[in-house]
Amino acid sequence: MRLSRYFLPTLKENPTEAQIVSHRLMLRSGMIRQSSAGIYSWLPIGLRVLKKIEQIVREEQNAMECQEVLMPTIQPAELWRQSDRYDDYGPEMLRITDRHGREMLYGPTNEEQITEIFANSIRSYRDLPQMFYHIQWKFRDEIRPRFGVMRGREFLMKDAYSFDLNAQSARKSYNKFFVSYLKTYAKLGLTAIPMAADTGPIGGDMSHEFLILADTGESEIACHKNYLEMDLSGQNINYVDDLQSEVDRCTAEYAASDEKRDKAVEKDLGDDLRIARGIEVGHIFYFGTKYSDKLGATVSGPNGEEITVEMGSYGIGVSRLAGAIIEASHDENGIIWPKEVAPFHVGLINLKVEDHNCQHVCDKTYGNLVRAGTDTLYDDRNLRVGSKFADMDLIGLPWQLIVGPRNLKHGNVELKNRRTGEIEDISLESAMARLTT
Ligand code: 5CA
Repeated sequence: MRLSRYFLPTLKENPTEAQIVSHRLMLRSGMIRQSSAGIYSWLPIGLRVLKKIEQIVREEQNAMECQEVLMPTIQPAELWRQSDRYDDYGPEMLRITDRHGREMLYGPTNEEQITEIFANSIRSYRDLPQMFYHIQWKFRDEIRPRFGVMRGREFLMKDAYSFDLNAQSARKSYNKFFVSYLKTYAKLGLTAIPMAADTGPIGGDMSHEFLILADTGESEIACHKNYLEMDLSGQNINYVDDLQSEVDRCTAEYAASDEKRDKAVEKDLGDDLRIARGIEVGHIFYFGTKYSDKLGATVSGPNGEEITVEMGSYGIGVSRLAGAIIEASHDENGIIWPKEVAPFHVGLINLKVEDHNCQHVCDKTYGNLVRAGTDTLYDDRNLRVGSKFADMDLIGLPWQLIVGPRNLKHGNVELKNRRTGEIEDISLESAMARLTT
């Protein structure tokens, strides 16, 4: 993409409304714009990041053989009356009336909807277990939307649901999601600590939240110091392995977010205790028959008996992750994207647009990068060098390929690593070899 043709409305000044660094940088780098409180438009460079996060989440769900569906954003109130959650949910639920006077709502989550789909189509124990997910916009009329996409009113969530014949099998499904979450965060370049959690309005008796550590996190967490060194990447685990031992290993020490903190345990831990702030990037629940009972999700068992299915639900905050990654990875000049989610791999900077040779080499290099399938943002704008560097640092692409007349005399360019800040003066050929492998 040529920057001269790209919609990248960067801001030099820090927007006053933004209190935390990710919100500031998302606005400044032209990723998002606010529409109303807690509701945002995603601009081209922001949407590229959101789609990459979404895709990494999707691939790991597919890898664990969870099936993708897409349920609507608007749901009938009737469905939520059956589960008794229509009144329970309170003012956080956005209620809508259609032209026929039918009560509808903008879904804050989809337990009822997926249970209805299941109940209408799956009849036999032979068809269990089943796991479904979708990646869809949610609406929660949060009392205090804040920190940009971190606590929005409209936000993108991956929510998944499992259906099993009995508690033992449901536990296996739960463990699969647990491990898939570890793998997903690792692929996003993050380490998330699993913590025993409250179940809130989702209900159920077993639940874990996944939190990444960041000073600006909303939750004050307490954990055993071992969590700061433990391997939480799930990388050596296969979905066919015994996942219980991996879940046990990752939950062996004490770790608790806000509501579940236990002062007595923390006192006993003494010097081994660490207090930190965290961002909740995922939450998984096992709630048994809470919804299947009320919505009639049963199957016939081996002897024809009717069995109410055991369920769990599993959420990842996809849009929140865009902010969370920035909280974990930035410096005073801007964002530092992990390569897995970077909007482009390389920023090609032409230092002197009026220089004929420079222009020629840059155009050709751009063509070669594109042909090699390397996502490139080409700064071909006739601007002050300082602003070009500032913009490129701000948007945080992993590599900057800097082409100027002085180095070009010796056939050289500069290759800058955004994370380390290291700049190498190398031949164009070696730079290309590095960027196109
Ligand atoms: N039905 C369950 C699991 S599918 C559920 O809704 N869980 S949740 O309420 O914990 O949300 C799942 C994830 O969505 C959270 O861990 C968080 O990362 C994200 N999330 C929740 N509320 C918001 C919000 N207001 N803004 C951005 N992300 C949010």
